[in-house]
Amino acid sequence: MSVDLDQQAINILQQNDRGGFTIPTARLYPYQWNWDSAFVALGFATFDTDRAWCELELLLEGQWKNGMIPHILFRQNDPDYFPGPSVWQTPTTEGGGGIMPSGGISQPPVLASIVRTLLQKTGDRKRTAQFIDPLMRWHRWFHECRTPNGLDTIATVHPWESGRDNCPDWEIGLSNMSIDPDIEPYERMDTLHSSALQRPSKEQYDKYLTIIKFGRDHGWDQKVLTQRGPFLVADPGLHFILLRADRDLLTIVKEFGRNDYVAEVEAWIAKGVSGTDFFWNAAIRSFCARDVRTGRFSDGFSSASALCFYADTGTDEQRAGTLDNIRRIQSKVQFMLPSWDPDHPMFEKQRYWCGPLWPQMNYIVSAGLAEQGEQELAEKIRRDLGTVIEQSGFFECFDPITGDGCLGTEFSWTAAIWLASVSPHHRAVAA
Ligand code: 2M8
Repeated sequence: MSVDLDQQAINILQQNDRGGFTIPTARLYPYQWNWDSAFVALGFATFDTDRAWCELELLLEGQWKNGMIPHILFRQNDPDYFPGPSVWQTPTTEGGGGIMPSGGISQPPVLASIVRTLLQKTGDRKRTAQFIDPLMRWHRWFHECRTPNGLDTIATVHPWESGRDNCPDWEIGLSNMSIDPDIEPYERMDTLHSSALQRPSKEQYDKYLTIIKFGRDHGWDQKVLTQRGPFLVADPGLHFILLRADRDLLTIVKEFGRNDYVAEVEAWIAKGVSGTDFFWNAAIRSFCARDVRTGRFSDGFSSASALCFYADTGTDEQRAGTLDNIRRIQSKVQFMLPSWDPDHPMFEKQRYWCGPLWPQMNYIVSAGLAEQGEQELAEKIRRDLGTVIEQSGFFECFDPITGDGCLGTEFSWTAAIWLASVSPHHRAVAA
């Protein structure tokens, strides 16, 4: 059974290969996405290490002059996706952008952690070395351009930058925003390729486009977008992922004798550790998203709340509260870990980031729990992912109550995580 699934997963990665980079799934997401590619490399690494490195190298091609690696690279125009390059209108290199059209925001920076994993797996120092400067520039961009004045942690300017697009977490920011009456009329493509009931609402899309219009109107000046943009929310997911990635980057730069970078990365890590408290919502004993301008907390436990273990941060009480919440949620669902709290009124088991469990998130949540000695929970999350894939196939995400697959099919990161961590035959590539 699982041998067939291994082969199916390999076939999916090969079918979604567009010549050195991989699309997440045909039609719904026809471009190269940032964190998708990073996870995909872990899958390729189980059967073709050269191709794994290549995936990451092509991601670097999209890096902007200011260091940002964008969330989507538009290598060609594909009418299957909205909003495409003509909506984003990002600058070229001369204007501070990248060599190709792209999104004007970034995505969770898992790349450094995955480069470290590939280094461990392949021992390829030459290919690792070429990532050091670009990774430094990208992390510096997060720390400088996404740290709002007066705050000691990064924040995000668009729900898409968090990778958890329509998670109820973002309501604290979106509810303060008004829709720009001048956004152009548009036709959504996502709801043609998948069920509208599982995708974000029209109002949410209007607000996503309002933020894009602001970025475009300000020439994609990233500091202006952070300081004055319509949305500014600190996300525990981005915070914990960047902190973990900073730690992995520190290991890499030390291993390569790049002493010129050590103090800078250590300062980022110290900032990340002290910034962790900003996310602690004592009322529900969870790390939560927080609107930077109002200080208001989101009030539900998301899968990102559980990433404090992956980042190795938080006090004993914070970790204990997080574990209590995970166990409470475990008693409510069949398959762990849902992306949003099943006890929260906005939980929807099949709507995108409002409930379904996500392979790539649960992979890093489980890795963090295992590293911090919570083997039982880590294994439960890993095993449940295997069960839903065996039951339903390689979907984008899964209903945590029934295990049914949701949204995109033959999905690259699901295939990759299966190969790298869930399949009984490919446990070799660790987090
Ligand atoms: C989803 O996001 C894109 C926008 O970036 C979309 O809905 O159009 C998210 O799940 C995101 O995390 C993911 O990287 C992307 C491609 O799989 O799809």
